[in-house]
Amino acid sequence: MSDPYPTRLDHAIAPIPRHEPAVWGTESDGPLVQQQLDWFAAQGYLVRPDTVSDDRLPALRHELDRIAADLDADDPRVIREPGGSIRSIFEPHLLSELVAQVVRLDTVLPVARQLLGSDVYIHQARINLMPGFTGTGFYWHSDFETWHAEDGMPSIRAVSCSIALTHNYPFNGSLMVVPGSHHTFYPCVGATPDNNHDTSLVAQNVGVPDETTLTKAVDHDGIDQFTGPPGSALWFDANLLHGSGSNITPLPRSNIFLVFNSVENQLGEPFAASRRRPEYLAARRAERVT
Ligand code: 6CS
Ligand code: FE
Repeated sequence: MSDPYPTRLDHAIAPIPRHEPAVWGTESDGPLVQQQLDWFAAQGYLVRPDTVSDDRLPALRHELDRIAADLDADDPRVIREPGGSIRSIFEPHLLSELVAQVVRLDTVLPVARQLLGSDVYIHQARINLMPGFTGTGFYWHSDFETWHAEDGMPSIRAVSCSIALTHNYPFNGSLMVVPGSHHTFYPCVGATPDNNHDTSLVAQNVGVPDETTLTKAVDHDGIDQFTGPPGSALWFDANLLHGSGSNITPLPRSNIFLVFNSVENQLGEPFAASRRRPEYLAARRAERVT
């Protein structure tokens, strides 16, 4: 089968119009009303306040520290900032019952099923701590570009749900998106190094659009930023260009990221990498979430 979304090439090629819809379900399939579905289809993202209730938040924030303390210092699921502070923890839904409960909230799971129009499973989950003073950012990228190239995700039929555990302000490293950029797949130049994830989860240098592409996309669509109180959620399409700046404030920007993939979109072999990534980055044995 030829690759519908070639990337990690040795030469630049033109952007590729997206083949798939962004919204696979209908208004009757879940809690989102038509206006929200239309907004997500057009813009590639949707903010939903009050996704996690206040009573759950203190325990979830404490869970962050508990998980980190329980894991071995060299556990590969713990990604550290250059200065040594924890940047991300992967598989929190398997390490914490409280996080597993969030996956199944009626403000979360039904939304994923509705957007993807099918049963779903967790492709990847992580907690990004974005700690105060030392939290470094994430350069502009499309998650799908990585999941297609390195994890063998065939189609753009996955969605991320970023849930704020602390207040996401404009100034503490909050996620920025290029609205509407999900309509276009931007092939990237540069082959995938072996074990790329050893470095890409701290600083992604391969599979990122070039500055000309980013400038054109932002000129055309602008930049929106996800801000809001703890408990708010940002749903965004797997192919939406996003990134975040560093956090030099004392205020951590900790979020739970849940990535739902359609059970109709199971991973195959990487399209542009020499070997599969580990299970904690790209689930291949996960059960559908019920
Ligand atoms: O490589 C990945 O799967 C991760 N990298 C980034 C920067 N965002 C998506 C995903 O968590
Ligand atoms: Fe990302």
